[in-house]
Amino acid sequence: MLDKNLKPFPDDFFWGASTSAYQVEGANLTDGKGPSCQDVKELPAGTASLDICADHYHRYKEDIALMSEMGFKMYRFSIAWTRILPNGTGEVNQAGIDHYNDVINCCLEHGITPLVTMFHFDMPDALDKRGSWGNRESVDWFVNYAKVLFQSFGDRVKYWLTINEQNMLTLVGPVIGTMHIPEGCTNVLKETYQQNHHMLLAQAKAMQLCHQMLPDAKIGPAPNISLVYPASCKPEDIQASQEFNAIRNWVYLDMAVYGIYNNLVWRFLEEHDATPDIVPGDMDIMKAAHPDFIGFNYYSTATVQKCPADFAVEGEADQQKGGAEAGYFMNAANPNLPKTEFGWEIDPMGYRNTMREMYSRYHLPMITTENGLGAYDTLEDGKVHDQYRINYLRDHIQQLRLAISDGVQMMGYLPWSALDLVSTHEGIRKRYGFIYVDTTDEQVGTLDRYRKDSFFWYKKVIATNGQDLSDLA
Ligand code: BGP
Repeated sequence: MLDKNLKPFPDDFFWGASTSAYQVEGANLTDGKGPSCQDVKELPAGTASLDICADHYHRYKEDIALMSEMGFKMYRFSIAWTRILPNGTGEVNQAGIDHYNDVINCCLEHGITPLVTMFHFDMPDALDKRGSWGNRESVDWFVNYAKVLFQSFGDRVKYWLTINEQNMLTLVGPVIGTMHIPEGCTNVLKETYQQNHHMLLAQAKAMQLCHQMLPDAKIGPAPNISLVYPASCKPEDIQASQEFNAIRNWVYLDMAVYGIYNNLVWRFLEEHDATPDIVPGDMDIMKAAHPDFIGFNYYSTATVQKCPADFAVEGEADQQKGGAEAGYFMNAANPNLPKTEFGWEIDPMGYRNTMREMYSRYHLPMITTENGLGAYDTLEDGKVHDQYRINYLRDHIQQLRLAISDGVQMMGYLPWSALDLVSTHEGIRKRYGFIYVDTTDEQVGTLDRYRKDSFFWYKKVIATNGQDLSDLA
């Protein structure tokens, strides 16, 4: 396709970046906060504890001032459920409400629109002990929490995300320590999709409640969407990619947007005796609820091929990438893509492909809620020369502009992460931020903030509304 009619970014485009509470805040048991599942699980390599992270809990003013200096229009952060309700239900912790009031007000004072994620991998430990999402009461727990959020912050927060990466929770939850499979469970797949069903229901009810309580607000889901390529043009590989696309991506959005279970996923679950138990009325609730937009995290694409029916799966398969499902699909290497230092494939054109496909399926405004390059950064004389990150972001922003020119309605771009924080799998050594935070895996350091080269570059990008993507002089 020719690019002679390249469209500009919309005037009200939300440039900014993202973080999540348990990865950035620290102060994990401060001011009445209760423990979450993240506080009791095994931490990423080298991470001593979550009580410091980037110390954003205490330094949010400095951090938001730096975001403002970069020109941010939007800041996506998550609220820790256990700061608001230390036990997940029951008494509200006023200190937690006060803290997020301060963060929200600070954003607004800088002219930055807050985008609040309600749940980002941090189930209250007290609720984990009661079965987490496996307990059907989790729907009410979440809706009760949502009500407190809407009541407390809804006068100022106009954009909400429900559950971060519900698809990753379902596909690899136990690996990231956020999906609780009860001991002795005999059908893990069924249990997993039962939990998924409860999350979908909780999300649908929270979206409805938001629309009732806050008619001016907008709310949407935030799955991780990676288009799945077939490894070849063999019809069986195309079929394998359709199946993994449905399982990895579309089942979440089909449900959030249309309130229907994807037929390919349903058949897959039937074949494994793993369809979730659905209570009469559940599907009506899902159908009645509608997101106003779709938030999605994009890091890479996946590639799969047909998996022989007699294939024996050994060890832990990479389920995000397709894993191996005998008779269905298995992960295949994509020889066309380079990789990051941490082995993640880099596919900027796949970002455009993903947006085009999503928009043609759902026709809703969309916002990228994560994208970015995790790398080992080095601080030298107060500087971080992260040209590799600039290259990565530029390649993706170019594709974003092409997608907008394709007619995809994009509201904003919020890469991961505004500042360095603790990676889900790799501790602080895997850095994503525009702002360098002086700390080590062992959490030794001054915690001083430094502007990386990408900070100055992104500032220029925002100042020109995405027109100038050239290198720094
Ligand atoms: C997403 C999560 C984020 C973040 C990011 C980078 O899946 O929503 O919380 O962690 O991935 O992943 P990692 O930290 O493993 O590099």
